[in-house]
Amino acid sequence: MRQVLATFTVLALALLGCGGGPALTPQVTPSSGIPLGGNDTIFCGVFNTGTVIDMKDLQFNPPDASIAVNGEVDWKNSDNTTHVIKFDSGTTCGTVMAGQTKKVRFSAAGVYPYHCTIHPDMKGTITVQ
Ligand SMILES: [Cu+2]
Repeated sequence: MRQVLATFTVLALALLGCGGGPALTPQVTPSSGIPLGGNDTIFCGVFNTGTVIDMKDLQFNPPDASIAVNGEVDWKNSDNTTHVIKFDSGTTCGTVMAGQTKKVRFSAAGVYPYHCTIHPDMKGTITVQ
């Protein structure tokens, strides 16, 4: 697990290091996805278009969404401030800068409540079935 976190940190720093210019979209193939969490069921930074959840006016819209196993969610930040996608289980997909979209794939059924660590009132749940 420590190695996984270290790998994620390096990749996250690499992605953040590309700042400036238009919206940065992480492009990571599923085979090199970042397995996080106790059951390795959440992959941050996977490509392809999934269910869009808009982050606007300090809210997740829609706050609750259901997707299929191996489905993806694209968290789009339409605010002018940074948001964080962190699952209540402890797994984090890190920051989503203003104008960016973070793509996340869920490989196992379950209920995944999440929140923004910067704005405590921002909460949502992804149901994978
Ligand atoms: Cu936020």
